Amino acid sequence: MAQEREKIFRLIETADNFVKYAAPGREARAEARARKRYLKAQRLAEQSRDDGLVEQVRLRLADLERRSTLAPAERDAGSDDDTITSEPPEHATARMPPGQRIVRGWPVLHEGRIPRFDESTWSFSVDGACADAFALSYSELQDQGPTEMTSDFHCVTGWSKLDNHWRGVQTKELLGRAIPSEGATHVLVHAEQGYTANVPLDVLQEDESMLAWGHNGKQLAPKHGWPLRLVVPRLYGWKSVKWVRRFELLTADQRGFWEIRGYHNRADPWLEERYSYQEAEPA
Ligand SMILES: Nc1nc2c(c(=O)[nH]1)N[C@H]1C(S)=C(S)[C@@H](COP(=O)(O)O)O[C@H]1N2
Ligand SMILES: [Mo]
Repeated sequence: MAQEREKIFRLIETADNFVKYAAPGREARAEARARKRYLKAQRLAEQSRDDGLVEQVRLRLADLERRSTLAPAERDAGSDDDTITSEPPEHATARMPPGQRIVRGWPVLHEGRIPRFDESTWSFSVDGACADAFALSYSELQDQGPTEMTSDFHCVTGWSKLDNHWRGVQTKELLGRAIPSEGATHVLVHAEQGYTANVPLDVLQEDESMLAWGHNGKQLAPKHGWPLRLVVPRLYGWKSVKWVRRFELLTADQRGFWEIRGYHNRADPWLEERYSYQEAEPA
């Protein structure tokens, strides 16, 4: 049973990757290949009466439908130069989590389109389980920084990008200002267009967790999350939400976009917490 789930999810993952890494101009073809595999996964999941997987596939087929209505220029995912190279530089091998490879360049991965930024209506808010909910304009937010921090980035699809020099504000500063309630345990991070990811509060209170607007000495590119992206080096990359607008403090955990679609709720790359079917296994 567990093995069957794993097999089916692998099929889903292969299809996910066709979509994520479609070559420019070949998106439609990649989506057709993905759809075929999703449909096969759907059949298998139905046969094994696995309602969780059936739902995960249903969500993806709906994602694919929505995606096919975007003009190619609006998607702008895929990447400039995302060749996965072989080995990390010798000094960095200890910094590579299991099953990861160094990437050259910087892949661009997201659902939906790159949002337009309108500073006059934009705000970042912290609310939910806290004593002092607040909202900041973009300039007020930038007045909180800048802090600079270098960290590594690990994507669940297998690439890692080391030595990112981020410029922004530490999330512990912003959370501290909101004064989390005693029972607050998690943050649901909300982005433009409904993308979300859940992150344990204690992870966002670590020094390395930041909201960033600069990368390696330059303004962060819109495709990488400008005007504001979360950086959580401790967890797989899908938790590093681009185009962040809101931190919602929670007193109980709540799964985000990819966590609902079969990726691991916790997502520690050092433990290879990639998929939700691993969650049932004893620690
Ligand atoms: N808003 C938003 N943030 C997102 C995503 C997304 O689809 N939407 N994708 C995530 C995933 S899966 C990864 S690996 C990283 C990729 O960041 P990059 O495109 O800057 O490399 O962004 C994460 N943040
Ligand atoms: Mo990712």
